[in-house]
Amino acid sequence: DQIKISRALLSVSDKTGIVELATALAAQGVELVSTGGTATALRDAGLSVRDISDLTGFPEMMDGRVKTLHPKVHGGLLAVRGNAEHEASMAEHEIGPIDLVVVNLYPFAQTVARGADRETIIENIDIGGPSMVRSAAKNHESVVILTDPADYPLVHGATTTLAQRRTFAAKAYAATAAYDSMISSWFAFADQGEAFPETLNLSLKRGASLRYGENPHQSAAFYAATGPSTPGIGQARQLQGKELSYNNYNDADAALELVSEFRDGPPTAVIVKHANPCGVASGATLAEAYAAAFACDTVSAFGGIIAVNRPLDRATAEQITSIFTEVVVAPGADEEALALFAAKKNLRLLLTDGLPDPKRAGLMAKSITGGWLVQGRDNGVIAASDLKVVTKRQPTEQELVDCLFAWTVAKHVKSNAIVYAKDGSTAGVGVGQMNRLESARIAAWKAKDAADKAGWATPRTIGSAVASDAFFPFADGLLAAVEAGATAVIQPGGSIRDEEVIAAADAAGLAMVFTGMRHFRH
Ligand code: 93A
Repeated sequence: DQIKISRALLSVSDKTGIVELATALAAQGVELVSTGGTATALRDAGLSVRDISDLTGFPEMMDGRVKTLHPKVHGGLLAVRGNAEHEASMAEHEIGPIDLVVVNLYPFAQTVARGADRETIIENIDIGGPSMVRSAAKNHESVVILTDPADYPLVHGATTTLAQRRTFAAKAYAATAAYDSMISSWFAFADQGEAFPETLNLSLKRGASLRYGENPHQSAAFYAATGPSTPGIGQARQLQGKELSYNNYNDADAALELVSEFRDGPPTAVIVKHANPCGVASGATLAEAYAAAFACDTVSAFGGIIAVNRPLDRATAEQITSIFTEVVVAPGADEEALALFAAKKNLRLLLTDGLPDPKRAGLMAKSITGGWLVQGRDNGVIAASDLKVVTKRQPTEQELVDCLFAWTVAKHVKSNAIVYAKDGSTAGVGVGQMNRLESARIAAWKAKDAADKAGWATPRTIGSAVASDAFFPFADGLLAAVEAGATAVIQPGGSIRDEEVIAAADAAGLAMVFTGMRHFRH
């Protein structure tokens, strides 16, 4: 069952290990055939390679969509060796056998993860690659299929056993199955122009089993999503502390999702309690950002869940460890910070090695009696250019910056959400009330309380921007913000009483902008 390889077809997107393999094969007298980019890489390494177009007699065409989809390729892979009829067909159509296929596929998952546009994602659906993988694996009695660079060294000698070829075939079909399921879930969930599928088969893998759920009488486990992965709580490295609880996962995720909105922004810190932010701030340094976030609500921050958008440093770690903190989530940490955290044995430290893209597509699900509600994740992001000024007064540059900051935080606050912000920091957060007016009042009251505790002369709502996650149905909520000292407002607009609300804003000399987008979060 030992088979000697005479002709190999190499077509790889990830070129890891390919030159070493091709060099070893060439030394054994194997003929190398390759597609465009792979052929170039091999020639650059000084190897002699036959172009796939020479083998098929067709050029690679249609932006590379049709390169290897040809009977001279698939006949060479699928023909049963020793079968008289198959061999007669090969002779008649001048099809030469191909004994080894080395393929890895267009990087679909990576393309989705980097937030590419729809057209680019579609272009990264590999057709020819999986076809060759499946053909070669089907004919594993005589053909070798390599889909994993880790296996290349096993074939450097240009011979294989049947047992090896079977193992490679199993691995190959697992690779194409995983590849197609990623594409199918992208169509179903991420690509929201498409309808949701008739039946939903989620592929989830059990991860940590949790001591209990939201409460001790509830059982719980964590299930990890399979398919395209993105830096997140699900794959974070826990460096220390007790196992994460159900609530830790939930809060850490809320904190990470919020801080990731500032992925490309200045150093930013978020403190979360019960899945809502009690302080969020940006600063010149991470330590400065954390201090400002902490000052928003020093009471709630006790036992908080912290997420930051920069690697943790010594100055930040010193502050964080000076009070009781449940969980810290960061893209990384330096040695000094790690040493400080290590002294706090109970603190759970999670490193995510990056931050998720806030604009990425994805799925959110919630169970209800008798079913599940499934929706695309709230990946709407508002830029200054999307805003419509509706008041007589234009917002100042600083007000605009504060408006967008407040808006970004409000997106991550349970509705009804009212967020006051000033100079890159939350001043007051009103959370989860059943009417908007109460949220506005609570946020203002909390800002006043923070000022009293810190000994500031005035609460930071004076001269702040206020964000409302949905439109003001009446002018009363807006007037509460005026009373608190806000000078600028950001809200979706779209109420039948918009005119009344705009008139109230004009009367108070406010600048108000509409986003045209709502961020309910329940
Ligand atoms: O666009 S394709 O679906 N059409 C094909 O005929 C085809 N043949 C190989 N993609 C195709 N491939 C893929 O091209 C391989 O799976 C591999 O990922 C990639 C290698 O291209 P290059 O050698 O030009 O870098």
